[in-house]
Amino acid sequence: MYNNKAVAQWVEEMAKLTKPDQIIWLDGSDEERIRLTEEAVRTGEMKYLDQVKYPGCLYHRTASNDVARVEHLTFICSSKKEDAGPTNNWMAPAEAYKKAARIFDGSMRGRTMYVIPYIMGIKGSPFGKVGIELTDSIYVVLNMRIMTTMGKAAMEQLGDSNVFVKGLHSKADLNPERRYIMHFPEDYTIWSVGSGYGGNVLLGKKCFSLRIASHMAQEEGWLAEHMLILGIEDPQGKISYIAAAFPSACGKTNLAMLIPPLALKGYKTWTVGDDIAWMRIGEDGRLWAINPEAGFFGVVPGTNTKTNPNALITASKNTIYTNVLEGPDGTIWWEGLDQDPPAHGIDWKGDPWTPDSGTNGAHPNSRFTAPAGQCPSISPEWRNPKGVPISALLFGGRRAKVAPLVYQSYNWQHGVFMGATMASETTAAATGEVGVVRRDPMAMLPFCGYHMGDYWKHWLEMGKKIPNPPNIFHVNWFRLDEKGKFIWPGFGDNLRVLNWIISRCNGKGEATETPIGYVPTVGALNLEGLDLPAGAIESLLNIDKEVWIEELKGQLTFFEKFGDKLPKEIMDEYKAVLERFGKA
Ligand code: O2Y
Ligand code: MN
Repeated sequence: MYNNKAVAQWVEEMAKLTKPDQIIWLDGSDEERIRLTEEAVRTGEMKYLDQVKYPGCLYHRTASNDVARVEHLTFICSSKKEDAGPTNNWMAPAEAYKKAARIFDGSMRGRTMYVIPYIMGIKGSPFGKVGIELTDSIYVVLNMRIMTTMGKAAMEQLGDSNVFVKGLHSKADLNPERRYIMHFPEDYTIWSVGSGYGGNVLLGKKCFSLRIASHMAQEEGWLAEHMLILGIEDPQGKISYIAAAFPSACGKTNLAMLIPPLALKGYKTWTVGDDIAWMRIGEDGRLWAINPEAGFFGVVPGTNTKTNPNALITASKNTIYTNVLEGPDGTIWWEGLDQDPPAHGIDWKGDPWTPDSGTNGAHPNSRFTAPAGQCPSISPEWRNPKGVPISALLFGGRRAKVAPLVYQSYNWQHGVFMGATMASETTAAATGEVGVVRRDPMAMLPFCGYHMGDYWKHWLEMGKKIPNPPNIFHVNWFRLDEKGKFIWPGFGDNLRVLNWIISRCNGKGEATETPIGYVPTVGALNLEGLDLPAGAIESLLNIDKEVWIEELKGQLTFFEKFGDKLPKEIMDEYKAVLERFGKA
């Protein structure tokens, strides 16, 4: 159907291995979407939701042992082990290809192989990159339609080039013992087998846009980051953009779709992306970012009219729901939506469920896949091929006592150190363990396609090349009081913190120099209309020396993993913090 020779040859080779009954090349048309949806519904792979309540929405349930990314089965298959680093699983490429090929061999017999050409980024943009995913899952096809620019447009973008990311996916027998997510950064290749869920199979997302793209970015001199992108418009109409990295369970999609509190009159917020940012140095010397995705693959539980009304509206039509509770007559429900669950339903495992079952109706990692263009706060710039200029980079985590609400780095190098020491404390909801510190530099630990030490070096090099770099900040919405309650209200009120950040970028905003960076003075944040108890802001901005000395010990233990790949500059910054605490 398409006449790119390199693509045709590779598809033929992969078909020889997987032996599908037929091959369908996708064009991305609406007619194709309707035909494939009808087929998926006919075979039971997907279901229509009530088309009056949820127009264009579908339901899908994955196998109950296949409901999340599988980090222990995810490999970086670089030729040299040291290029994967101590934080990735590594397998030699020849061994990995051989091992996976045994599972792929004949895995599409009796099935169709779908050829999905797709663009991560905007057609015609110098930021954009083409991938092709081969899959035996219509669910994957329909999700990739939402998450990427797919079909004819991607093949037009590729032209007769042979440079594209080669993704091969097969559900095979969905056996977790025969499940692998393998990345071959040097070959721009991804092989995923044995899973039908999310980040394991939508190969444009984590596999391409972070793991393979981070390797490309290191080679080509740009940044592929696990960051949301948000525009903040002030009452004078000036829009400043931030990009922010948070580990999971820190409310990234909520921040990306933030609604300003009533007290902050005249402010507007604009969503550019909720998960991934590709950033390059622009002709004007600033850092410019695009969101390479075309949709949101958002976590569902906890989403409600208070936490994220924009997400609810975004996912009200043309959306695929995965592993939520199926209520009667094509309805759905999830924990944290409201206090009104259906009297009976079918849970994420496919079992009958009632509110008295004592189990979750929706899986905690259940998802919506929704077109980004449907978001009420979507930025008019979100498809701008040039991207948006970034004024501030934010790192964050969930810390009960250590990090203040917000602080600013002294310079780029210190900011890279702040990103490298990012960490989050676990919640019962996420892991069952409470308060365990998980180090997750730049929120990239599971997503960096090469050695984390080289990745920090790349960040440091980038800092030298950006004539007008963004300022770097750390935020923590999750500080607890003595009774274990959140001190900061979060959600829309986070805009108060973002406004201080933007004023700092404009050379304003009051701050005090502290051992960890610039911290706002007590009066620097606009708290108008907020009813914080006495002393709350002081607690939010407090730096407890004892707690920090313990934190620094944890940072050192983490850094020791990286041996001589740890850039000297990071260690210099570490020593400088110790010195500022009087502990050199
Ligand atoms: O569990 C999965 O497969 C999805 S994980 C995910 C999905 C959307 C955005 N971010 C993430 C993540 O783990 O960071
Ligand atoms: Mn993510």
